[in-house]
Order: sequence, then C-alpha cells, then structure tokens
Amino acid sequence: MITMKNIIREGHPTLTKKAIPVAFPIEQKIKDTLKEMRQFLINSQNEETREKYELREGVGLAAPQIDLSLRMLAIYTEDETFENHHDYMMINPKIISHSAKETYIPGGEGCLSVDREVSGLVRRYQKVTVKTHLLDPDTDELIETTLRLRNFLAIVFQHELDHLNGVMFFTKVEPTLEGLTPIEFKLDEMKNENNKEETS
Ligand code: K1U
Ligand code: NI
Repeated sequence: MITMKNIIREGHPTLTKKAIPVAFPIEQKIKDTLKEMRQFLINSQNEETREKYELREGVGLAAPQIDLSLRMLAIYTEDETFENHHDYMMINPKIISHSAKETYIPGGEGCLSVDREVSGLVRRYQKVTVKTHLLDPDTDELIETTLRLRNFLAIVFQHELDHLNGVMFFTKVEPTLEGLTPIEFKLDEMKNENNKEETS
C-alpha cells in the first residue's frame, strides 16, 4: 500500500528529472504499481482510510512522486461540475494539441510532494487532447486512446505531466493572471449562494 512515506518531497533529485517511457510489453510489476498509485488516490479520498493512514487527499499522482522515473500517472477525481467522475491510469501520455485559451485554479495548485503553502497562480491550457495508453483496472488490458480533457481535469493532467518532465508547479507560479478566466467549481457557487441566503 502506498502511504505518505512512499511519496518523495521537493529537494529529491527524481522530482526534477525527466522520466523515461514505459517499455512495451509492460511488465506485470509496472501495471501493479500503477494500480497501487490509483488505490492511493481512492484511499486518500475516503475519510476513514485517510485518517487511519495519515494520508493527504489527492486527485492525481505521477510515478516520479514515488521515486519511479517512468512516464505513467493516475488521475481519480470529479470534474469542476461534480457531475462526472474521471478515473485514468495513463502510460506514456502525450499532448497532441491544446487550446490557445489558458486558465488557472483561483486558489492556486497543491502538490503531495510539497509540504508548504505556495502562493501564486499557474497558467494552464484550458483544453488538451492527449494520446495515451490507458490501463483497465479490472482486466489489466491496455487500450490506446485519445482523450479530450478540459478545465479542472486538463489542469490536473498538466500538473501530472509536468512531474513526468521533472517540472514542479512552484517554478511556474505568477502573482496574478490578468486577462485569464479561472476555473469555476459549481459546488463553491452553490455554497456561496447558500451563504448569501443565510446572511441576507
Ligand atoms: O501531483 C500531485 O501532487 C497531486 C495534486 C494534483 C493537483 C492538484 C491541484 C491542481 C493540480 C494538480 C493533488 O491532488 S493536491 C490535492 C488537491 O488539490 C485536491 C484534493 C482533493 C480535492 C480537490 C483537490
Ligand atoms: Ni504534484
């Protein structure tokens, strides 16, 4: 089981190294490691497991973060509408095209490999088209596919892809991003609406 003890932190040389492609045919050990990375995200999002094993909640994890310099990553999260769940284990992902439009998370980004608050905003493409192999968690089959990701999903993907390229998000922060529209989280809007009603 992956816990916070397995996640390396800023300053570790693997986090600033470009990871190498996963070789085909993929060894079972590599598939099992990617499935463990996905399970870490699931465990971190379950309150009981998170507290029991002192995990930090995460929506993405890249192999270099567990000191494995290979081009694979897991994403397990809702999108910004909280209507669609996304569950991807990607091997050798590549951006094949992207929007000209950029966006950002208004509160800035976090990272499981960074144990401090980093102020500032990170500009990201609003949409990315990604060619990748996906690992099926039930059958262990690999499917070559093209994914079109937007908004929060696109941002999480770009953060994870940066890990595969040895780039940490804090090297990209800017104090303000005037002219760009941030991602809107639908639940936050609902909360704000409720607060308005409660306080008016
Ligand atoms: O790569 C990592 O360190 C994981 C990181 C991914 C990420 C978060 C935010 C923007 C871009 C990339 C995290 O998962 S940090 C935790 C987090 O942001 C979060 C956790 C639960 C719900 C929503 C967000
Ligand atoms: Ni990170």
